[in-house]
Amino acid sequence: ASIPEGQREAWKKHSVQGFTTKDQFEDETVRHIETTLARSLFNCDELAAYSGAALAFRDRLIIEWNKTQQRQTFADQKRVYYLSLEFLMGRALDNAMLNVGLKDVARAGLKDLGFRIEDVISQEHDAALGNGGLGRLAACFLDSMATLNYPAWGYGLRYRYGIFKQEIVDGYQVEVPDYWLDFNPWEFPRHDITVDIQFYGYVRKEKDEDGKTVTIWEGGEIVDAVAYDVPIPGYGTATTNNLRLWSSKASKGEFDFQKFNSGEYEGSVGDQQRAETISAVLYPNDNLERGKELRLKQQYFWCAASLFDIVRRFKKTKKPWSKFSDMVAIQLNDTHPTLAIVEMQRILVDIEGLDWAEAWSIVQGTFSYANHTVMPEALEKWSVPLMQNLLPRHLQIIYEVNSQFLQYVEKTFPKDRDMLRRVSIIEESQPKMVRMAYLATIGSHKVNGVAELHSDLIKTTIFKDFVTIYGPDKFTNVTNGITPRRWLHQANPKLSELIASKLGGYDFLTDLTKLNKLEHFLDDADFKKEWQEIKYANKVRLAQHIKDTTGVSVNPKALFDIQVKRIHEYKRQQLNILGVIHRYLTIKAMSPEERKKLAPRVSIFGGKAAPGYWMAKTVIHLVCSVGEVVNNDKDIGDLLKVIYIEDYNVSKAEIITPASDISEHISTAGTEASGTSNMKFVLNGGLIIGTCDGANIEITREIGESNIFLFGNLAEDVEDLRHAHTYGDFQLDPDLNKVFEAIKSGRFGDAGRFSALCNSIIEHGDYYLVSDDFNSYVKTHELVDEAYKDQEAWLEKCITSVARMGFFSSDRCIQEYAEMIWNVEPLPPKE
Ligand code: F58
Repeated sequence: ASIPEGQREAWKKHSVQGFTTKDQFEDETVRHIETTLARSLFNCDELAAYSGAALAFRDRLIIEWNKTQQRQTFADQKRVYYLSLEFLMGRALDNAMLNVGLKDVARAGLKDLGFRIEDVISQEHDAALGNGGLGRLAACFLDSMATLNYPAWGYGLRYRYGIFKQEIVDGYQVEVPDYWLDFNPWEFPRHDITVDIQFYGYVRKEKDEDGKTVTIWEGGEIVDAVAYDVPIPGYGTATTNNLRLWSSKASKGEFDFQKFNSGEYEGSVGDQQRAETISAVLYPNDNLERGKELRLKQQYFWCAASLFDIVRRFKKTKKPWSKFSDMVAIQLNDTHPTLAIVEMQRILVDIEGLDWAEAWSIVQGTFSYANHTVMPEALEKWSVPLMQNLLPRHLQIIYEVNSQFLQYVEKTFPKDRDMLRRVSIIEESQPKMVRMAYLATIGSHKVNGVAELHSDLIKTTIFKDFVTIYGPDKFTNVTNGITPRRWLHQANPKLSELIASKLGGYDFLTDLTKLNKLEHFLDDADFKKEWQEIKYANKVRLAQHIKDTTGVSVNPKALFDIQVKRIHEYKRQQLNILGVIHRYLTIKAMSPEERKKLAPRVSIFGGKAAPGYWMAKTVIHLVCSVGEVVNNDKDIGDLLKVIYIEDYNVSKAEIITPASDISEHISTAGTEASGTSNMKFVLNGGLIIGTCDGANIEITREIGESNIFLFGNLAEDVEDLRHAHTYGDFQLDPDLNKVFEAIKSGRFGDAGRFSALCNSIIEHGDYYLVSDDFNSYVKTHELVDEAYKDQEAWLEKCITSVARMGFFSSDRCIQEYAEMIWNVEPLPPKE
């Protein structure tokens, strides 16, 4: 529906221009406060100021969004679609201000209107549509794709409730629902973009006019998917990409007006609510798949809506299907969107009438799959009966894909009969299960891991047979990265400014390798002093946050030792807190002279436990209980404090990350696929203590072994160590034993509450090898203490490390995906 030529001049004359000056920003902000929000200068609190400023920036973003979408539509070039069930975006206003380069304008404007920009920014509710690393990676990728001008869309679900809010009550985690949509200026509902999504029903075959057999899936129920668009501004570019989130709604066709009119009002509203349940809540498990029907419904709902949208857009180009994978790349963020592969095959064969083989080669050319874990409990499997009921046609397609694949394998490897059982998409269990990682691998042209060690491991474990079948080239590595815009410039503005002052501008934010020039300033005393003052100020800010939220005073001069991430046994927060208890016992036994030599420490923990993960919740409780005792022990004073920061999320990470002296990335070797907070801490001038796992290994390679505290067993030894535990060939570490004795004596409260946690290590095989790594961990912390005493040398390590972190920008990562996997080119704005 475009405007006729004759009227376009009028349009152009009235076309909205975004603000650029302080005055214009104030005009827009006040206009929104007075009209959109119906408030006045007699009734304007910080929340209203935030709302007005956000709406002013939103207007600006949408103008560029419109131009970008126009440009991408006319460009006739390949686009990429990033399918992720999670986007952990955090706050948008600060990011929008910085990316469009108008934060100073906004600061001055808000000051005129009577507000401090920090207070206004902190009014915003985090968009927390993700669990942890995987969801945040998707958000960093959106930032990089826009910044690098790639024509790229994200597709996800618009959950009404994001990850729960965590409260710590009497030392226990309590979950509170995160209703975040009360006021969300960053989304644009597109009620005109609605897709019918079908579930259940049955499949039949019939002959069409030409006598060709066609498959029809009918019956069942229909739910509507409504699009909500979120603009994604690039940094320092006009490119503004789109994140499209789908929301579920009862279908107009389906909504039971019969019932409604015949007075069964409640019944009909019930149907409506059932439909809305699909996009209601984000599943709060990280690294655990539980096979719930509603989760499968979410996956199909989102995949089908996204595929419909992508196909519709392609069809507008009028190109033949054979050109599809030249125009479209679809990236699967883990296996959660694997049904998109099946849906695409269904569209091509059942609806568009392509023959099977041609369709399948288009599908394989289009999709690529990133794996984020090798842990068996996190690998997705869906029960065949469940899928048969919910998606009968898709199950048929999966069986057909499997059958053709197995025929090929049988022909190619006739001697290995067992291989068929091993690689089959269908696991012959009771009930049978669909192995989604295998389906994703077979349906994609590339599969990647997210750090070198991890990419090597997947080739020798879960995908070993597939490497034999397809050859090694199908499998590749793209080491994760983080966006320096949010994780340096936004979270640590003073450090960013100092760096810019030395490097002659902010170019490093779009070419992070430029940081290496910082090594030239290692002898610059003023620079180093400023650096140290910034770190100190960041610690003061975190200390204030700790005081405000927990009531505990911590000394900002102490060594801040931080572990913030989801609570999981494999990430080994238990190793950390057991080490803290060991430290406490050691200090208690020290003479006053010895104590004088010790650097005071603050051990800071944060992170959410999945609501049903009892062991993780016990770890939280142990940390809090130890904190209770240690923080109130007058004899210890500042020498040790133990803090649990409630409700760790993206906006808290922005305060916490710049404030570390050391942070902990201590997973059992071979379990953490990559980790990304390790990169954030180092980029902010903190050192890390870590195992030889995930991206820690590559961080070490980049920054140098002398700038990181590595400890513990290697991935290649884990299997043997576990074997030794199982066969009783193992002795509990004696220092760790003392720690357990202290816990058992009731020193940190009722010992019974911690017995399962202790016994998982003492009696039940110590699967995560806490005891095996304990001594090495404690010794390495002693090295940290020693190193921290030489502040000058410590500072040099920090600056050198930052200088060498260029590799870990998500820009590098997106460029690798674009060149090696997607084969897409950037589309920079004109001018
Ligand atoms: C994480 N996975 C990895 N999964 O654990 C981490 O090492 C890696 O750095 C990161 O991905 C990015 O590649 C992760 O966060 C989840 O949270 C899933 C949520 C849905 C259920 C299964 C786990």
